[in-house]
Amino acid sequence: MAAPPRPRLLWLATGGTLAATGRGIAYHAGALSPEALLAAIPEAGQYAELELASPFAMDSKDATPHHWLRLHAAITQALARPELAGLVLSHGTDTLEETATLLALTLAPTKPVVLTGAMRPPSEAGADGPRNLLHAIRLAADADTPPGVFLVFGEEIFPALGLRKAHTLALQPFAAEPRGALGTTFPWLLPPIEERPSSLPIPPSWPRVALLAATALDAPEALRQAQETGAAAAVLLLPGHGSVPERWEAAIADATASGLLVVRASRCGLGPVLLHPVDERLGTLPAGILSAPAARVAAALVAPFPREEHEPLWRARFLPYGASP
Ligand code: DAS
Repeated sequence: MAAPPRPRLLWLATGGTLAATGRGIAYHAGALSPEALLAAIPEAGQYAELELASPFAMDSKDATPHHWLRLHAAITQALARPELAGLVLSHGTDTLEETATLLALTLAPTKPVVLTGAMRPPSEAGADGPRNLLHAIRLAADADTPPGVFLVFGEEIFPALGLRKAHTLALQPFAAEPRGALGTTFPWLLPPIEERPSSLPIPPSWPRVALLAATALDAPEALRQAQETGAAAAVLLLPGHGSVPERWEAAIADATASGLLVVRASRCGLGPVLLHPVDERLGTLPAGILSAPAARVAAALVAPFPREEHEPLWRARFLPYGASP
């Protein structure tokens, strides 16, 4: 009897440690071809028939909006192809949360789009890339996986929104707000998830979003300077739970009154930034589930909209915590 047809997937390979040559921490990201990587996981053929494409191969630390746009276009085209059941996107871990945020907010996918990567080059003992890639292929091919943007990494399945790389070296460097991983790959477990597709337009020109630290050594004038040099939004990297130093308050209130979108994010690696009375007073938006880099992507996407439109959207998507404390 002929074997049943396997779902067809497109794997967009963009490099990262998953495709690195070399050993230790001084490896060369993105040097191996997807064909060579696939040869290391023959089991992948059980789950899917794979089509390979590599729009670029790089270390994701070098990513710019130009790369995001190329990926967005490639994925949009692939989603329109009825013969494809889903997509896998391999990506360096360093800036994966920005790409994941962009895709989650702009694609409204009709199929699973599964990101993955690695923390160890393939030539290292205990390399995690082959396993992560195999799990991403399986998740994208699984008929029970809902449409949406996901990350599979270190035997866990994460949502794209709320994702952050929270460790520089650990084999599981990712965490997600508000509730951590959605599921696991051992055992294979993905409980039903509520999908909230979002199809924000990609701005015709990428607005400038400043990322400003507010440590003891930083001065609030940075906010005015950002505005004077054309920023449409600013993400503040604040202490603790996005706590605003008193000496910054007047500058923030002036900036928001003159139309700058100002987001309170935290310099802590983990944890949410919730709505706080200071937001009412200063006109800021809390980062909610978003890390500072992810909040910067979100701010760039919503900044072109008037505040009465972007504020409800921001609250609905990034503050899934119910009433403010
Ligand atoms: N520098 C990294 C990158 O490409 C390595 C990684 O993939 O983790 O993001």
